Amino acid sequence: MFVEPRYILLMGPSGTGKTRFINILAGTKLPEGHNLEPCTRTVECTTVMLDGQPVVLIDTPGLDGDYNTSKITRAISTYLRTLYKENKDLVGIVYMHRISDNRINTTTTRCFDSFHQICGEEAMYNVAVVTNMWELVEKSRAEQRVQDLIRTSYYGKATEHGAQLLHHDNTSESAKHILRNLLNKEPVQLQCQKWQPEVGPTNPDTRHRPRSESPKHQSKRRGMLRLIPCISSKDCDSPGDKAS
Ligand SMILES: Nc1nc2c(ncn2[C@@H]2O[C@H](COP(=O)(O)OP(=O)(O)OP(=O)(O)O)[C@@H](O)[C@H]2O)c(=O)[nH]1
Ligand SMILES: [Mg+2]
Repeated sequence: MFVEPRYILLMGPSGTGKTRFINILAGTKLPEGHNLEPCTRTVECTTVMLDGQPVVLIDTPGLDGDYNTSKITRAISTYLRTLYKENKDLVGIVYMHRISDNRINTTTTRCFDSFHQICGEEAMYNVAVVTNMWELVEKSRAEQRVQDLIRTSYYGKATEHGAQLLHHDNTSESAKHILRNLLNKEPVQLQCQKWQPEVGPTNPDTRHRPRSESPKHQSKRRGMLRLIPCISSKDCDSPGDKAS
């Protein structure tokens, strides 16, 4: 029986471990950034199977990457609009945050602003703010930082609007736990996927519509656009799946 894939989007500043999260989950060897340079330069998809459910993980360039931030935001938004036009079910957004960061600086807040601009407030229920790199900080200090994060207007507002704050310990079990928390959500339409006159296509048949009017629920226009690259595929359910 064919099961529709569900899509999970990963975003965050460069070097926060978005690609690592996918590699751990999928057993892939996508390039991770081990030096000071941003690593992921384009939006890339990896498909995994989890509990019999195909899941497409969308990796994105860091929101503070080395070229124009608004260019990165636009590239991600364009990709997401294509996804919506293809009637793909985006059910979750993972926003990575290093708990080892000892400051919320302008880069952190700008990235969060870009993330918020892409998603919109209404999508926060489908968001998991994932803290990682716990092993790099003393536990009590890291726990205090979580409390401090919730008090910031950024993360605090996100959690007020339904975002979860989850802990990732760099293992496949914790990555799967995070995914399971998002996979049971209803598909969401992000702010950037909503119809916008200045960027909307001219053909009314392909205009962005609210989910309730989506052609998916009428004629299931499958296969019209096949622009989604899937660079790798891995069965998370297979025995012997281990974090590398
Ligand atoms: N110790 C530790 N290292 C991590 C963890 N997650 C990621 N890393 C490392 O952090 C570095 C950056 O990880 P990436 O996955 O490349 O980060 P990214 O967010 O994809 O970065 P860009 O592609 O530049 O946006 C790599 O060396 C990872 O191996 C973690 O939980 N703990
Ligand atoms: Mg990356």
